[in-house]
Amino acid sequence: MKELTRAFVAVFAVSFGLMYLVHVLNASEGYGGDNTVTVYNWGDYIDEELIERFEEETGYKVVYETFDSNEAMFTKISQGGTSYDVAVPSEYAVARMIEENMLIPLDHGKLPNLVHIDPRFLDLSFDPGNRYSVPYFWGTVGIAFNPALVPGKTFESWNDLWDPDLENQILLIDGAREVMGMGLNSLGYSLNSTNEEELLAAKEKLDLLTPNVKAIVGDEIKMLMAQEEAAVALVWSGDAAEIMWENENIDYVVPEEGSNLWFDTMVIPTTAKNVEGAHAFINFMLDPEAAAQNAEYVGYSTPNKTAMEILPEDITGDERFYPDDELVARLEVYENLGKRMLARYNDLFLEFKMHRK
Ligand code: SPD
Repeated sequence: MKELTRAFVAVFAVSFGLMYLVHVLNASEGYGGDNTVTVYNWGDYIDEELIERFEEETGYKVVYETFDSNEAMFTKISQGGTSYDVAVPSEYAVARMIEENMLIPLDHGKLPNLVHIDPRFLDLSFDPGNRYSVPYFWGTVGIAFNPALVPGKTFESWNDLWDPDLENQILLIDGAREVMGMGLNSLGYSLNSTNEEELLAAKEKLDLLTPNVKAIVGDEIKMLMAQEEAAVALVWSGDAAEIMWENENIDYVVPEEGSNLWFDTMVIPTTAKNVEGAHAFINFMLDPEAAAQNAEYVGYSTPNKTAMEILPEDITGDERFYPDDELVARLEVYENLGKRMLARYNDLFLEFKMHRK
């Protein structure tokens, strides 16, 4: 009997020890400790020195992960495997996440730095009253081009990209809404079209662009353009600013037919385990000094009006990246088209990518 008791005690001790070890390992790797804030952001979208400063100032430890599309972010969060405390979706993804009860209402009392956001970026239709989201960066979609590699060419219209002289010269950002939106806009249709005939026409038009498309890529689009591996690229404005920082030959234009105006935001998913820490992180990123440093580092446009006063005039005065109201009026914000229609955009984009192979 004594032996049985001893064996029982030993099994209990080993199990308890293993449970403790798993707990310690989980805590040290982050994902949900009281002391950690798990942030899920786009790649190349923060000055990491700010993360260190946040950790020093607050005592929180940040676990940082990246994604490369709203669709990837949405899938990962809805699968629920990781307890993200803060995520950075774009507007149409915010609307979808609200619809699917994936976000926690923000406590504005814990976000005093919200006063620094330009009112033009508050209370937008995808999240009235900013109940669930606050602005992070904003921008446009357009064409970055290197005039030295395509002398005499201009890119006033999306249709200029279909020029046969541009064979194997164009890079496309790997985004279903961006590429389908370009196809739709080039035909004079809305980039929020839900008309099947228009969507099919856009996809057929994109197939005709195939000979000119060198590659469909993610964040490496900046390096490829800066190193003159391609002459032209469909890019987000902030990436164009970064490319132009590296290579001053390059220019950026928003075509005359119109394009996309987008807003990336900070939200707290319902998976969050550290809601207090999530608010602290968001408020830290809304601080004007932090927002200005972040904007200067990543190259994207800040919605923080106090940060804009800190930034150099050659950044905030550049109308390619801080466009005036006249240009903004020509742009469309992506709408949440609903699960079925967003899947249709993704399928058509995938078919276009397969058509290239
Ligand atoms: N490398 C960071 C890219 C972030 C771009 N967000 C744009 C969202 C467009 N819907």
